[in-house]
Amino acid sequence: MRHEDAAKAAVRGLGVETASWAYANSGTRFKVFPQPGVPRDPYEKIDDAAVVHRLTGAAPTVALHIPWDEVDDYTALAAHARDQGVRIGAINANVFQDDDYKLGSVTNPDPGVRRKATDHLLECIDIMDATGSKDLKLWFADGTNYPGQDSIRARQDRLAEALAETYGRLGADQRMLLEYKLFEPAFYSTDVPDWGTSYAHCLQLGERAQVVIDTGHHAPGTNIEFIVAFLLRAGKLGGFDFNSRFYADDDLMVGAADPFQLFRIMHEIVSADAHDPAQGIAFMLDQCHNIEPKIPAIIRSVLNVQEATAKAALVDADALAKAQQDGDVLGANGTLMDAFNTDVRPLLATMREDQGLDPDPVAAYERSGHFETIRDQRVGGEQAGWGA
Ligand code: PSV
Ligand code: MN
Ligand code: MN
Repeated sequence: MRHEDAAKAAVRGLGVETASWAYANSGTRFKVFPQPGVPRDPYEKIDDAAVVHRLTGAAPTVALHIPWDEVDDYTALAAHARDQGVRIGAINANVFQDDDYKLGSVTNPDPGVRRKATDHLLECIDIMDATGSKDLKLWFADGTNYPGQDSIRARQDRLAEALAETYGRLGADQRMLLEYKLFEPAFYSTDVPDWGTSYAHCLQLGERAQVVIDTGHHAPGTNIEFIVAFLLRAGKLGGFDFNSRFYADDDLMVGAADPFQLFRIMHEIVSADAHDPAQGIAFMLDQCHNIEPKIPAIIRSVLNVQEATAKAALVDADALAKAQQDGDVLGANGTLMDAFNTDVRPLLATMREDQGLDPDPVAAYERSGHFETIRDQRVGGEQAGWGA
């Protein structure tokens, strides 16, 4: 296969999951700037996700966050998604927005609070059963602010206990994806601060527990592609929360701050054939569009992932392997850079035309009149619940 054809094939197979909360109003802790036309309920968030999928052909699933997306009937919500041409993706649990969780959720010293938190995780699995979702996504805000505040070791024991109970409730075809985050909201110690901690818990739990890499959750300068390579090799990479950051958990559009980093990550993925949907890696966007229009920003983000994937698939793997084997440092690096420096936009435009899509999905959205419709129809849209 020609390199260009291989690149098109790699991109065509890749599904990018969008997040329900990215369609709703969001902001920083200083201010939420409401936008016209945002969804008023989970059904309308799914409608927006379906618009992104229709225009890109590449966003077939939408993740939910519970209780932000609480509805009476999850089977009906999943049916609505299907009618719109998308499916429900990961169910994200929320054990961080209740007064009870001031000192932690599943690691809280109070067994009553731990019970409440674990019950929520189990409820999320019920929602997976009702919606057909395969992934339970866990992120814990748990940690401490002051040395001595609690026992770091005891908190790990409590975490392990809650994870084991939750894991035991998963169906045979369901996974638990455990996210890590260096800091925030806890500032002294975080109970799942890094991939090693997440990996160790997942290893203990079993095959269907895997690590999620949120690209915004590391110390500056962290080599994220190393983490990708390590976890892939160990069969423990469950998926990504893609976004980009300049400083901390900025939740900006993926590939905006550092397209080269996104390329390096996708090179690890593509060189291990892990972009193949059969490998089960979830490529999700976990972003907030606080000042830019949301739907076009999400479309742009999907395209950014596609561009990085196409560039990664353009790497001349034979030349790279030979240079590596020969100890040709400059040659190996040059092979990688040749691919990164290729403008893949024309190639992706023809790929979209072949798929019967508009070659420029952002422009197609602007022309579609969709924004004007939702602006007029939806009054009093929702706040995501995050960053307010
Ligand atoms: C935490 O910062 C996080 O990345 C987790 O994935 C949450 O579920 C998500 O943000 C909410 O936006
Ligand atoms: Mn995340
Ligand atoms: Mn985050």
